[in-house]
Amino acid sequence: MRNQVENEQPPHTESPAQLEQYYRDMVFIRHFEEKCNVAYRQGKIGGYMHTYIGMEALAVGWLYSIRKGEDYVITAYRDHAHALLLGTDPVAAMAELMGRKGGTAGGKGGSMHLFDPEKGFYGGWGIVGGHIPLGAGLAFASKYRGQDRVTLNFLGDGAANQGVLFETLNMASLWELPCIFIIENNEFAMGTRLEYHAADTHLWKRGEPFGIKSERIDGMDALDMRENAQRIVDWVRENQKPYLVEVMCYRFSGHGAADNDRQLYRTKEEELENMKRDPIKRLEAVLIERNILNAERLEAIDAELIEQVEKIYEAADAQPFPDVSEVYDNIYTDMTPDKGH
Ligand SMILES: Cc1ncc(C[n+]2csc(CCOP(=O)(O)OP(=O)(O)O)c2C)c(N)n1
Ligand SMILES: [Mg+2]
Repeated sequence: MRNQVENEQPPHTESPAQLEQYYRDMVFIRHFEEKCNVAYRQGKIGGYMHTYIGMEALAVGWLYSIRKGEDYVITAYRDHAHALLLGTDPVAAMAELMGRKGGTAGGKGGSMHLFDPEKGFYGGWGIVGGHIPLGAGLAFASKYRGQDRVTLNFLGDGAANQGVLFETLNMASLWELPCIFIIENNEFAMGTRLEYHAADTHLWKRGEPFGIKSERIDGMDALDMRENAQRIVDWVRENQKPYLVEVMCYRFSGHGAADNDRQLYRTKEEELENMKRDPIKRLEAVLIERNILNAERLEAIDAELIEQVEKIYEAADAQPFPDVSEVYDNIYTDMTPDKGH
């Protein structure tokens, strides 16, 4: 199987409670995303929508490795999991997807534009590669202000071909910005497989010409992901320099909710083979092997989280749509002095 990396790992030392929490977070994300897919098909969510199904270990690994609310996180449009694990109110996230008033952007951004600066989350961006320099800007701001912050700058394998990445890597290296460029290599850019879009498929090498410490790691095992992410975040915090990491994973779902024809670009057999690496199933096996949770408890957690997601959906669905009179609000920031800015 491709997109598989075996890194030398130190023994995992997480407590049983911590392991259970990682598991809960991943299962919660999975059910949240599955509910989104259903809601989309029922016409309750519109526009573009992309889920993180199969990539949950990345969210857990990275977002447990930072100081939540202080460090900065920015990503592209596949953004639900990042917001949820940073602590964005899940009802506000779901309401945003459903275009409702209580959404994180007042219901006007939708799935691709979750945004929650109080939690250190700066989006949610739809232009492939467009947010990469913004992430470097966040890192620049924290450095300039003398704040001890690290920026996680997530991007896809497709986005790794955008010219703006190379310009940003140059400046990030030159200015020694505490920014981690995390390439989520899920093997596809929409329906285009990695080797059809990248001249050099070793995406981790893209940091090297700029003197940026770079490596490739596995993203399908939550515990390995967690260890590696913490090591890299700690290094960047201590050295105040950028880092580039290619995280090998696989997109279980279609590109977005409107991609109903995956077999045009990959076979069912390939999907099933990759699904054997399901990060949730892998952590489940660890929990059982270490006698932390038995099959019955795992089932109970699953049912509890399905119900939790259902309640989140119902709470979001009970919200009104924004009023028509608000249509031009929040297009520009109101900088007038009497508004307290
Ligand atoms: C500048 C630009 N070009 C093209 C698109 C259309 N588009 C949307 S997603 C996507 C694929 C990006 O793939 P990748 O970076 O690997 O991210 P993934 O969807 O796998 O998370 C493309 C080409 C776009 N949104 N922006
Ligand atoms: Mg991709």
